[in-house]
Amino acid sequence: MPDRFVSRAFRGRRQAGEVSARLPPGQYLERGFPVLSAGPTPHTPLEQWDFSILGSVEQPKRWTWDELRALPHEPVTADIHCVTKWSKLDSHWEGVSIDTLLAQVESEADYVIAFCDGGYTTNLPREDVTDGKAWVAYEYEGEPIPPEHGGPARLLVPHLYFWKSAKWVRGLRLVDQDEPGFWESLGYHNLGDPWKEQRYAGD
Ligand SMILES: Nc1nc2c(c(=O)[nH]1)N[C@H]1C(S)=C(S)[C@@H](COP(=O)(O)O)O[C@H]1N2
Ligand SMILES: [Mo]
Repeated sequence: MPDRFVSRAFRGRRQAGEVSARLPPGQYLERGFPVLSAGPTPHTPLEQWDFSILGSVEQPKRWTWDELRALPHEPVTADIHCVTKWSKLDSHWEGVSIDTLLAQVESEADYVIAFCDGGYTTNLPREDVTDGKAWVAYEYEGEPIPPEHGGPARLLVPHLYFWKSAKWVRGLRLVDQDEPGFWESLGYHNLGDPWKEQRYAGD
C-alpha cells in the first residue's frame, strides 16, 4: 500500500481517538448547530437592551449595549455539550468574561441566577462562572450570534451542559441561597457537569 494511504488511515484513526477523548460520556459528535429553545425567540432592540448585575450586591450595576461592547473582551474556543447528547468541538465565540463584570460590583453571594428575555433562568455557583470559566458572548464564528442561538448576547459556560448557557441573557442576580432555574426545577441536575454525566437530579 502506498505510504500516503497508510499515513492517511493512521491520521484518521488518530483524529477519531482525539475526538472521542473530547466527548464526555454518552455524547456524540455534532457538526451542525441545533437550536434548542423552550419558547419563542425574543427580539429586543439593542437600544433597549441592557445587562444588569443585581440582587445581593452593595450597588446594582447596569451596562447598555454600547457600554458592554466597550468592556475588555476576548476570544473563546470551546467544546459545548448539550444534555440531549450532542457535542460540538472547537466552537468560537467572542465576549466579556464574567470576571470583568463581577469586578465592578461588591458582593459576597455564592450563587448567581442568569435571567433572560423570555423568562428563562438558570442557576450557577459563583465559582463556576469565575476564574475564566464563563462569558457574556455576543459573537459566534466571527459574526453576531444569530437570534435563535441567543443573540444579541448569551451566557457561555462551556464546562457545564449547554442549558446553563442562557440565551438572550439580560443579567445575573446574585443570591446567597441557591435556587433552581427553569430546567433545574423541572428535574435537570442542579450543576450539570457533562464529564460526571450530571443530566438529571440524582445523577
Ligand atoms: N433563554 C434560553 N436559554 C437557553 C435555552 C432556552 O430555552 N432559553 N435552552 C438551553 C438549552 S437546553 C440548550 S441545549 C442551549 C441550546 O443553545 P442553542 O439553541 O444555541 O444550541 O441553550 C440553553 N439556553
Ligand atoms: Mo439542552
